[in-house]
Amino acid sequence: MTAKAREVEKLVQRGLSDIRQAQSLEELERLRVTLLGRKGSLTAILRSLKDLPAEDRRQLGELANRGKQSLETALTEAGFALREAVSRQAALAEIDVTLPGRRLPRGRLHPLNRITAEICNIFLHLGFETVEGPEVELDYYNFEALNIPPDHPARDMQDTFYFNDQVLLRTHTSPMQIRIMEKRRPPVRIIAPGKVYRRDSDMTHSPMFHQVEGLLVDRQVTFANLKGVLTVFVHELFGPEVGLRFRPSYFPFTEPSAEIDIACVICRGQGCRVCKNTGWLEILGAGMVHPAVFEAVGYDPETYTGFAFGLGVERVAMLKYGIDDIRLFYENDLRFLRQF
Ligand code: 2U9
Repeated sequence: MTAKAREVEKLVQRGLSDIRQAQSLEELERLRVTLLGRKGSLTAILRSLKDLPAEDRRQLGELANRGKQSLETALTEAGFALREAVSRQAALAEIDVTLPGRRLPRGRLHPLNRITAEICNIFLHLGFETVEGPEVELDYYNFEALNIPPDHPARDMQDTFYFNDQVLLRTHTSPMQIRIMEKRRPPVRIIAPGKVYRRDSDMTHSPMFHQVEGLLVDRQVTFANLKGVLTVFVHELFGPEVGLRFRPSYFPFTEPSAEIDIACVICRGQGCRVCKNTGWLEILGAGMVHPAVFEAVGYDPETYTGFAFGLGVERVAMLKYGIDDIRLFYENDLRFLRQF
């Protein structure tokens, strides 16, 4: 190997080593200029080839070109590696690991679900079991088995959402009590909460709303038991001081039937806009289960008696929290929901 060839070899080796040790993109650029730039050391050698004899020129030319190529490759690779390191450092610099963590927003129960749970819990302590069932129901369970006659106004297309002759959206959770009685023998103590549907819509009515109904069946159950259980319930829900009264009423599925009022929670019985100056607010419907309902599920009405009751969850929530528009419950405006 000629002295010139050794000089090229050394230059390339040195160059490769310098490139691999370069610490910055600026340093790399300086190396590229010193080695391969117009006035660079390897460029000078390539230029001087023309003065050499043909054989030396070929050998040395080949050597210098290969060296140039490896230097260019090394420069490109080192450039990539350095740029990657720079952006990794920048990304790390943007994360301030000393900052406190962001608080995760904490969810809570919707006011309607809270009241439903509160009601079910009161009855749980009175020995009732919570049961749930289908919202799409058969006419049989929603009306027929509940002694609601074919010409009853509730069966009207104007009041009930029908899919066809037989299938509808339940208008109360009572079909669930029929389903349970079909499957079990007394004693039965159940609470049926859930969504129900009626064709009705204004400030205080929604086409979908929530109900809680209850049923107790055993031997020798009387109206006194109904009064006792529902009095305890109302006092648990609205406070032990609240006044209440039982008024006679009518439902096809209970006989006798009653409606239960509490002393107005707004004016405490003095008379105001909410209680329409009566001093009373209706909160529950109830009654002794009609013998025809027991016949439908195969219970002997001579052996068994029972009481049933129902309430609208939205109505209770509106009275308890003083809300005048039912639609607020369904808009999911967090400013509204966070208040409970
Ligand atoms: C069976 C037998 C009887 C449930 C009852 C009421 C009275 C009642 C209303 C309250 C407000 C409906 O949500 S509301 O519009 N409910 O007045 N519900 S007795 O009677 C039953 C249920 C099931 C097998």
